[in-house]
Amino acid sequence: MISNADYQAAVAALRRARSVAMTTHVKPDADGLGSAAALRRWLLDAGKTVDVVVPTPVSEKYAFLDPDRDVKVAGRDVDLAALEPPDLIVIVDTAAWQQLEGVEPLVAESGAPVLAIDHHQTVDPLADIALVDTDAAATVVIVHRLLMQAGASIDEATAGYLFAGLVGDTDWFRLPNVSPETFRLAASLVEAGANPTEIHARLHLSDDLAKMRLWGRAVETLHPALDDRVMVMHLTRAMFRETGADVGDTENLINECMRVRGTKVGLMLVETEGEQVRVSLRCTPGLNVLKVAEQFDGGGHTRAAGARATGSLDHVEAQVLAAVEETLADAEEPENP
Ligand SMILES: [Mn+2]
Repeated sequence: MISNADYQAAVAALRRARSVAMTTHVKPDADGLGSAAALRRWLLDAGKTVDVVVPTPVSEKYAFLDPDRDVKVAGRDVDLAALEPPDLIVIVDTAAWQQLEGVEPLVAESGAPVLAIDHHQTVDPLADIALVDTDAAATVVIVHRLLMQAGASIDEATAGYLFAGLVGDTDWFRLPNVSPETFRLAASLVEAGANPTEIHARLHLSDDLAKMRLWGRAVETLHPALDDRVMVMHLTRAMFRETGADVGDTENLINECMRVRGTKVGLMLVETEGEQVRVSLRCTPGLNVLKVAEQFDGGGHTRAAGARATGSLDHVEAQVLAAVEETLADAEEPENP
C-alpha cells in the first residue's frame, strides 16, 4: 500500500522539478513505456523538460507509446555523461539496479532526487521517494492514481498509454494479478478514449516472420524435467542468427512452456553474449519462482521471475532445476498443524 502522503510527496516533487529524466527497465515493455508516456505527456503540458532514456532498445510494436520518437536508448542515442543533470529522476516499472543496467550513471551519479514508481517485489534502496505497491497489477495503475491525485485530466492519448500498460501486464486481464479495480480502471480508460481493438492489433498482430520462426525453433526444444512438473526451453545464439530474430522477440515466449498440460514451472534459458544465460521462470499459483531467481541474484514477481547465470545452457539448466526442485518440495510440504 502507498499512503496518501507518499502520493502527495511524489506530486510535489514532480511539480517542483523543471526538468525530469525518466527511465524504465531493460527490455522496456508496455507497462514501463506506457507509464513513462503518460507521465511525460502530463509533465510536457505543465511546461517541463522531459527526457526519456531507456537502457535497451524499444521493440517496434511499442512505437505507438512513443509517438514523438522521443525515447532515447542510453549509449546509442544519448551519452549519459553529457546529459544535463535533471531536477528529478523518475524510474517506472522497476526499482532494482539489476534491471537498470546501462542507465545506472543517470540514477546513481546525477545527484538529482529519485522517484521510483513500481509494483515489483525487488526494491533496492535507490529512490528518495518510492511509490511501490506489489498488489498493483501494473505500474500504470499507480501512475493513474498519481495523476488523479495531481488533478490531471486523462485525455484519449493518455488513456491509451495507460490501457496498453494494463493489458500488457495482465495479459489482457488473464493473470491472477487482476482485481475489480483493474476492470474499473480499464472501463474508465475506455470511456476516456482508449481503443482496445486498436491497441490489441498494435501489440499482438504485428509480429514479423523472423520472430515466428524463432518461436517455432524454441518450441521444438521444449523438454520436461523433474517428473514432468517443469517444462524447459532453450534458445541458442545460432537460433537468433539463423532466423534473424533478436532478443526482444523472446518477450512472452516463456508462456509457451506453461501451455503444456501438467506444467507447474516454466523455465526458459537464452544464450546471450559470452557464456551468459538469461533465465526466465514462470509458475502456477502457490509456487514461488522468485525464490529461485533470487538464488541467482535475480528478481521479479512470485510467479514470474528472472536472473542471469554463467555457463552452458545444460549446465545452467541443471543448476536452476536443483533450485526449482527445492521450491517444489517446499510447496508440497504439508502445512504445520
Ligand atoms: Mn509492470
